[in-house]
Amino acid sequence: MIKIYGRTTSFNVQKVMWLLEELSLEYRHIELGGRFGGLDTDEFARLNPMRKIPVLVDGQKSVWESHTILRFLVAECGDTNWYPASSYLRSQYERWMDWAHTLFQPAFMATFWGYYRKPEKKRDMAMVRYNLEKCQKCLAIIDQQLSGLKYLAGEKISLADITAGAILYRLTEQGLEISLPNHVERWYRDLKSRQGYRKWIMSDFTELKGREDF
Ligand SMILES: N[C@@H](CCC(=O)N[C@@H](CS)C(=O)NCC(=O)O)C(=O)O
Repeated sequence: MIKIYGRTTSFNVQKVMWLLEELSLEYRHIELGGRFGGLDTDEFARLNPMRKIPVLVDGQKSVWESHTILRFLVAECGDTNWYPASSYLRSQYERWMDWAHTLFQPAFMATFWGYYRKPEKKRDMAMVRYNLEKCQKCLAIIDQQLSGLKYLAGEKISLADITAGAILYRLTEQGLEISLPNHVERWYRDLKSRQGYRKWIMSDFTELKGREDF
């Protein structure tokens, strides 16, 4: 059985957990990192030399980097809705995954680490607002894409929606003012109706408030 290592308050772990739920795969979950520790052992370094979570272990194979794990899972599962045979069709969701990882997620993380995870007196609110504005621009790009489509890469949910959609919950719930454009609002409502999103993404993250140590 697949094993997935990583604390469930980790945003990168949550994306993997959500996909596991969507694919109805059986897995064993092991809490690791954060208050659970365990990243500094030799045993864990053999699974991931970067000593980061999430890590997926499938028999003798270990897979790290959240988006690589997502790609691995859909390629392995044999469901052509999630992993079409055409490399061009795959590129249509892959580009949004890369965009989310390199643009939207870093902008969101800068607000989350700059605001939610910082003790109030250490916050640089000008920097938080600057990054919030970047998030707002990312939402406008997503909105434009969703004006003609149900999901980011087509009429069916894909890894594009997992990687970009996972950001919306904390972005809107961390206590900062952010407005969702109409198509994004509709898409977010749809994501929130999915069991995997509710279970893993919409989960309590208050243990991270004002906490910078992991
Ligand atoms: N780019 C990596 C980032 C991995 C990462 O930074 N993971 C964080 C949690 S989100 C971590 O391991 N932090 C240490 C800890 O939780 O103790 C990925 O997407 O998997």
